[in-house]
Amino acid sequence: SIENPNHSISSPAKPVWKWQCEKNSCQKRRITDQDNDLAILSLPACRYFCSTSAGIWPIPTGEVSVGDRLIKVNYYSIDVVSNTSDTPINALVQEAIKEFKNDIKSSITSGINPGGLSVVVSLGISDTTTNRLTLDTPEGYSLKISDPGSSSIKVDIQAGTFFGARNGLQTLTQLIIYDNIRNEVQMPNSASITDKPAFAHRGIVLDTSRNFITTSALKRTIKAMGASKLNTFHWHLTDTHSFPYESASLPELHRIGAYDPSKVYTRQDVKDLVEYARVRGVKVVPEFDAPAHVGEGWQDTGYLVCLNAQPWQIYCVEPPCGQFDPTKEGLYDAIEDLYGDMLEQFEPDVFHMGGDEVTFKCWENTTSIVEWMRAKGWGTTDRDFVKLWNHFQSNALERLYKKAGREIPAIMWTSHLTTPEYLVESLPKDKYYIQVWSESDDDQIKQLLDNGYKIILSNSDALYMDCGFGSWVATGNNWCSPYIGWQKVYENNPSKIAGDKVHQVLGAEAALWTEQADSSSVDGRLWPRAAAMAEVLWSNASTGWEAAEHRFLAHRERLVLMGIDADAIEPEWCRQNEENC
Ligand code: CP6
Repeated sequence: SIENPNHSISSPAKPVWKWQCEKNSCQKRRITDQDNDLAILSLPACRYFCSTSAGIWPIPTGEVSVGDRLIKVNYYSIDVVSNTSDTPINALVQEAIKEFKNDIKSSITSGINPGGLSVVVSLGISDTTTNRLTLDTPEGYSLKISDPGSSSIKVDIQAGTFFGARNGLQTLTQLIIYDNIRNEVQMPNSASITDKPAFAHRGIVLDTSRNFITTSALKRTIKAMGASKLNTFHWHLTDTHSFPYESASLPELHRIGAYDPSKVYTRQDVKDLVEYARVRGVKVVPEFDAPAHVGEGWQDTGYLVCLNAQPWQIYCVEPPCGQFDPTKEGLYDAIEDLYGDMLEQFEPDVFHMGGDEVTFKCWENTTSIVEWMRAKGWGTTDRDFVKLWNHFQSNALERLYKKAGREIPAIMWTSHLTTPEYLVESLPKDKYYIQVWSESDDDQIKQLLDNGYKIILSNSDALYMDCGFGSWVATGNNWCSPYIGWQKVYENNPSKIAGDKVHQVLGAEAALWTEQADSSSVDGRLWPRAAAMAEVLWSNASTGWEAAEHRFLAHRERLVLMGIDADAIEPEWCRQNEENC
């Protein structure tokens, strides 16, 4: 025998930390056998009682009143009924209900004891046809839990659309808590909530070109978005580095341009993701960035110039360079095909045309382009290259309209074209929304607003979730600098930036460029910081982050329970000792 009697392994006595919640403070204290069990609350129950607005994230904008008791629910008897059977949105509603039940299930970390009241949730949706989210779709809801006495608990959710009802279900998910001391599910004995978002466009832009992001990582992102009531997944599908999108019309692009045959979003992948997102209240807006930020995939077309040009600093802002040659007529046919594929698959109400970081030196160093310009009687000043760019932009826009069958609003990044000198003639405000990526104090924001443009904020001083431009290419020694804390994200209120022109702000997007992130790190870069932005956009929160902190910590725990590898933001001690942090 190899047993050594002098070294028997004994497990140490397990401390039993339980929670006691007193009025408005949650403090951890050790429970002894003499303690009255009724006074002991689980951590989720403490959050329910001690956080503002019962811990709901993002904080509701209308009435919030919730009961002062949590009652035991029969987990096996939670039913959701709706008024949508035999309507066009019923399949969607059923999927959202499945997701609701799944989320409750994933909060159950140990067993379920028998007993408890059954729950019936009824969804009343007035518009039973809208299954596509647009900037005009009402997303509000009302939620009522009436005191059940000893019968079943009734929850009534009323909404104008499926998307509103889904938000109501999401709030309800947050009110249904798992008590890990008694091994039971609980919910408030009453509640009355009315809620709707302050801003219509609440998004994340994710780059899937610099590094491929797996579809499961994309689904996790979208799931966390739905849980935080973000509604727009702006998919920066392609860039210079790789072309992972399978275009039905132009299959050479991903065959040549993907990193690997497995690193392709097939047509089936895209279809699945668009549906997955819809169920979670998220629309997917594709971006085909052009005329810069193209490269891999286009090598054999003859439409590409400057790919890999050296020294790269002359020809682009980030290697490997690559830009379209706007003088090639065939280019516009290819772009039209690509737009057609994307519009058909994503059915977006707005389309992102990219348009950032064009480098004139690339075009200037291409003889055939300069000759083409000379033949038109143009010179080679900045103004002439803007003309060339406008030639590209107006042709591309015309092809977009042609494929959409209407004048679909286009989004463009801020660029040379959005400076006051060129803005109005290049990008008319009735055709374009402008997504701002400069810092929040940049003059461009004020100029765009003064000129009547509608904008989307991705100001890089607060909403860039990556590790900062330049860190990987320029200096080599400032990894993740600056890392923007959630507090700064939370205080990036559009009203602060746009003042009395805030009604021209459609919303905002947190941006994750992926030079230094891939499927393994995307969760941690985005979450929970993107959820801080979600609350600002939903509620127009203008208070400091301190008042939101406790709910934010609770929301981070929710994300983790859903399988999102959200970053930790504080020692656990702070969740347990709210008043001391
Ligand atoms: N890629 C693309 C990028 C950036 C942009 N567009 C970018 C620029 C500056 C910073 C971070 C990212 N990597 N296509 C600008 C919108 Cl600081």
